Amino acid sequence: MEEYNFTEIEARWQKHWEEQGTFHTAEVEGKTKYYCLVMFPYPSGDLHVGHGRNYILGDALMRWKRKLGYNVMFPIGWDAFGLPAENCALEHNTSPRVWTEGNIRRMREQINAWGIGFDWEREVATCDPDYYKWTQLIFLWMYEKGLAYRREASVNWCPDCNTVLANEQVIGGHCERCEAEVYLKRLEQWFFRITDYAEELLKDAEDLEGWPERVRTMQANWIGRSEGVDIHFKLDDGRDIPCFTTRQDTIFGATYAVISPDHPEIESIVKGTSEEARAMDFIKEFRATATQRKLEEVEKEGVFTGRYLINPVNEERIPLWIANYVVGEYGTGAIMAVPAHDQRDFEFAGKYGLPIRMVISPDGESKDASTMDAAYVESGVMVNSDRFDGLDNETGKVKIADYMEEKGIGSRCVRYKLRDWLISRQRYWGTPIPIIYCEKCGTVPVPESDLPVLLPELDEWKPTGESPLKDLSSFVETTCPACGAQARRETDTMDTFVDSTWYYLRYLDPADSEKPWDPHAADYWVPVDMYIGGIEHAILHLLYSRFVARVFADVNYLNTREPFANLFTQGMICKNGAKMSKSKGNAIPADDLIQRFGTDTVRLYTLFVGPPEKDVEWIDRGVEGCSRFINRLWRVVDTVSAFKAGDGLAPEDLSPDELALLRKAHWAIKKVKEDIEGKFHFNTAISAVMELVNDMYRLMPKGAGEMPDTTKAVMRFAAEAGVQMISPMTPHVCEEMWRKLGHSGMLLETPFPEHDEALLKTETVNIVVQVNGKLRGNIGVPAGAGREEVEKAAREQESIAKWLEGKTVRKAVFVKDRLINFVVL
Ligand code: ANZ
Ligand code: ZN
Repeated sequence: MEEYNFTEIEARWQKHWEEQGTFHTAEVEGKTKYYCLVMFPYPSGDLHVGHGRNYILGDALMRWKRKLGYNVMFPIGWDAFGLPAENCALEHNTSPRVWTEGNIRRMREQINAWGIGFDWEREVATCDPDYYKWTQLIFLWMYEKGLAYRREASVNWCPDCNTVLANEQVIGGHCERCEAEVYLKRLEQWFFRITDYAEELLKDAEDLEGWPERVRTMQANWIGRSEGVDIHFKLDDGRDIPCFTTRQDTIFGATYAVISPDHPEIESIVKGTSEEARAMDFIKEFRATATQRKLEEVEKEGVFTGRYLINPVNEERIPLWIANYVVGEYGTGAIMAVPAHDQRDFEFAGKYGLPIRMVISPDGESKDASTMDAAYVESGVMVNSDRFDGLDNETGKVKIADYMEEKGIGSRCVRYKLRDWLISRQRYWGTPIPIIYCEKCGTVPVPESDLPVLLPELDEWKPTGESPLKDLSSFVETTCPACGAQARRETDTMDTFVDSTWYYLRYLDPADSEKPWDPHAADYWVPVDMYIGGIEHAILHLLYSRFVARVFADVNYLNTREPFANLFTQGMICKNGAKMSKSKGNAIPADDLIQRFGTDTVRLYTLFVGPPEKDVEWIDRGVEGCSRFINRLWRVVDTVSAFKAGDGLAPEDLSPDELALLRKAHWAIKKVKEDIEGKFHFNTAISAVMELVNDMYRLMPKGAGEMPDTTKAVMRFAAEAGVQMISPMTPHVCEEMWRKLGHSGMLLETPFPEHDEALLKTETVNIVVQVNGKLRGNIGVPAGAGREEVEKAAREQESIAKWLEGKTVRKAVFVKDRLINFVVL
């Protein structure tokens, strides 16, 4: 018997694939395409088995779809700009480019060792000028369409690290790295106007049937659509201070109003009042310490402005406060506060002794608000609301909105939580923003013919919080493209999320030096048929990509507005209950395992470990189990390869054991197909093949040559089917076994076998059981079951077994599908 030498087999097939260009795909007219995309990785260094899940899933799917006859594209690249490279380079005194390129080389090797069939001819790295040139062009498209603009905005600022932090890097108001207290700083920044697309992005998300429900909901919540009314409150000096509310039905319960300390008119509002000094202190303190923390996390605080708003429905004067719980950038930045029915207002009113007035009652009885220990937020009957008393509050909402519009004291409006996308980073390692500032001409976009604006090679700089490019006069100093005068370049770079909005399009032809991608190629390949990645990208990356695709469509560069037809979010691989990661010290490197067991085993276990959408625990012993299975299959194939294929395999010629195995094989073919298609359940598909192989193993000949030809033929059929079915998961050993079985073509290109539905019909029939001609019972068996099977089933049934106990069965009369009669002594 030939030994299973995985090291040699895997190296040989990987070489073969590379030499044959097996995984290079091109547009083939008339052949159905399948664009299989895995989220491209950040080149952080070493990969562990947890990372493998994403690529192995994608690879198994790619191979599966190829067996079904699709023209599959399966590309890979590198999300290569970003902070970690910059930090590491600072620490180790090298350039981010050197660090990044070294990591890419290592990861490429590791990915190849996993036997992942990426089309390497399509590889891209976002830090290559050939790539970011086009990211810059996309910025220019945005600029021309008025979708890129610059304004002052608050950023999280860490005074110790001297840098801007993303919201995710601020933990409870402190810097994630040095724990210093973070505050807000105002800077001129570039934005993309994603809010122009808020409504479309939200509406279309409903139709994304190929996406997990959970992700669609996360996107919808992030966009956050609210229907309400802007109520035209007036300040006591006569000017308008509109307040946005979704609860106009509670207007008679507004006992005070609140304005954000970030409100543009705040200073003129408090000016000259008795409270001016205290209010200004509060505003300054807020600006110095506020971070973009979640509102729920901060202790609610405020001061009185010394001024009043007039409630337009009843002319009541209510005090206007400034408080930290009103967001400057949402709604109108000012609210009417209804402490009886809003928990935030309730807490604030309690703290500062402001009145509480109930206007929605559970039972229609007006109650004293002092009995409330929390805001009443459910629906109910309107009370203390003048002519609206007695209405249920949902009706009241409509009536009051109508009333306000009639009287001109309010207007219905729709608000979104989604903010414009801040894309400026005061960082070195990113795509330079292609903008020049000229004293005469103002903000001037770099002409397309001057792209790319090259990122200068730097290997030493200090983090000052401002872009390191600021200090580089050779970069900054330039001439104005419009008038030729001395001018300065923008020194901010782009958020790396911009780079990753369009990489799936660059894959179409990464060598194209004329344009970012060919719209005709995009017509063929886009939308992506299956996008595989982690749930951590459920919001930002996917939303930004959906937004940018719409802009591409609007500049006539893409005919699809929705870039990803199907999305699969794989779960995490955990070890000892925690997400596997290098920093937690529970990462299992793939290299050792591959050396000990082979890539196919590691792949098989990665897919077998659990449903791919779930988080699963990696169990080392599981790898050994998978190794035993592959070895068993190898031995079966080794034996079976000497058997001839039988033509026909007519069920009526087969013994029950043979028929059972044939049936099992057809059952497995069907099951594998159903489990993989649409469901990705490679784990249960693998189980089915394991069952089949175990059944074959039981029939393996103990000695040589004593097996009937029919058994051999069924064994061969089952073995070939088994190899076929498992090949997307363990491709190297399967190609090898396919050769051993005498085939010359690539298994990858061999169509997946069809199952025979007729053989799976397990219609049951009722069999009458007699003992010496007397009716003793009934049993149900599969239609067409043979004598042995029926006899066995009958003997196993207790009610019949007792009639046979202690007796000698002389013979059994058997009528197929009808009767069995035991003749006993
Ligand atoms: C009065 C009221 C009474 C409210 C009540 C709620 C309950 P969404 O859009 O769902 O988040 N609000 C409006 N602008 C705000 C801002 N800039 N910062 C903080 N809160 C703001 O909810 C809108 C509600 O959130 C609005 O309706 C407003 O409070 C508050 F029983 O107005 B409501
Ligand atoms: Zn100029």
